[in-house]
Amino acid sequence: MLGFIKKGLNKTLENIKVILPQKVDKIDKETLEEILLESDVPYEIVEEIIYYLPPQDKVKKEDVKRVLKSYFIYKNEEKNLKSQPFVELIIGVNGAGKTTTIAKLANNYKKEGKKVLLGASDTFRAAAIEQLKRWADKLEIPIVYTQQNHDPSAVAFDTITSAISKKTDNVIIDTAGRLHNQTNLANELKKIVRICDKAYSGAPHRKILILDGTQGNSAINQAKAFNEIVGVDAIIITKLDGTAKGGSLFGVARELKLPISHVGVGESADDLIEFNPDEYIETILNAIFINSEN
Ligand SMILES: Nc1nc2c(ncn2[C@@H]2O[C@H](COP(=O)(O)OP(=O)(O)O)[C@@H](O)[C@H]2O)c(=O)[nH]1
Ligand SMILES: [Mg+2]
Repeated sequence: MLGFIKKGLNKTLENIKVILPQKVDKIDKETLEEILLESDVPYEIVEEIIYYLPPQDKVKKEDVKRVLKSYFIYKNEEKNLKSQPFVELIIGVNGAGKTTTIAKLANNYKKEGKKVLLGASDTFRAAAIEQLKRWADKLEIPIVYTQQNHDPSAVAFDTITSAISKKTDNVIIDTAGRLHNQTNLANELKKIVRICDKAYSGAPHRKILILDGTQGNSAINQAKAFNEIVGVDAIIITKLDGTAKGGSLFGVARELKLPISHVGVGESADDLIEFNPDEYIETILNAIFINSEN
């Protein structure tokens, strides 16, 4: 399993190697600080990590691991997991990776033997509908869609009512990341949430915010804005494979106080992995310290 997250952290690990060509037994705090900053761990968090380490100049892997682990305390909520259908609403800015991540999630559910239905509620762009349809065809998963500019809430409603009648396990609804202006987008997202609940009380059961990992920490403010609009339940960070900013997950988890449920590590339907903080931290530390398994 470490291999898979390693694929996502490849560029981050290469970057660490530039700063620290030889792995060490103990690391001096100054070099550790540099590694963390270069990996896009926010400055305040780097300072805090250093503060919580033992007072010696050089520190062991176990000491660093203990401090790093304390940043991922937010867990995915287990509530409503038994709802049938279980409805997930996918939100985030244009290009963050929403549509691709929907395909990946759907693919995972299908592999688990679940019945999945997609809803193409990004009706703002015709290409967005087409893109989700192509994925649905490829994965052989049904989809509800309309024409461009039709009411996205109506698509969400139809998707959920259809899922109820077909006894579908998982509904995943796409949304637009950009409209004519921010107020429109906020109102539209709120309306979609209201209408989901009308179609099936309690839905959407999980609102997942998709963040582009290549943006690193700069995605945090954007994430806070979405959280204020509809309330986010979990985060998925995409394109981890395309960035050396693999350390930004510390800032995201800490600033948003939300769980990171998955990370995207490529463009294919299989390139989504459940985020496991221990594996993530272990993989980073294995690039720094010798005497490790990998
Ligand atoms: N390398 C890489 N590319 C990704 C990943 N997730 C999405 N992409 C690419 O990012 C681009 C935008 O994705 P898309 O799903 O259309 O974003 P949306 O506008 O939020 O729906 C596409 O070219 C995707 O193939 C990922 O995890 N890794
Ligand atoms: Mg899209």
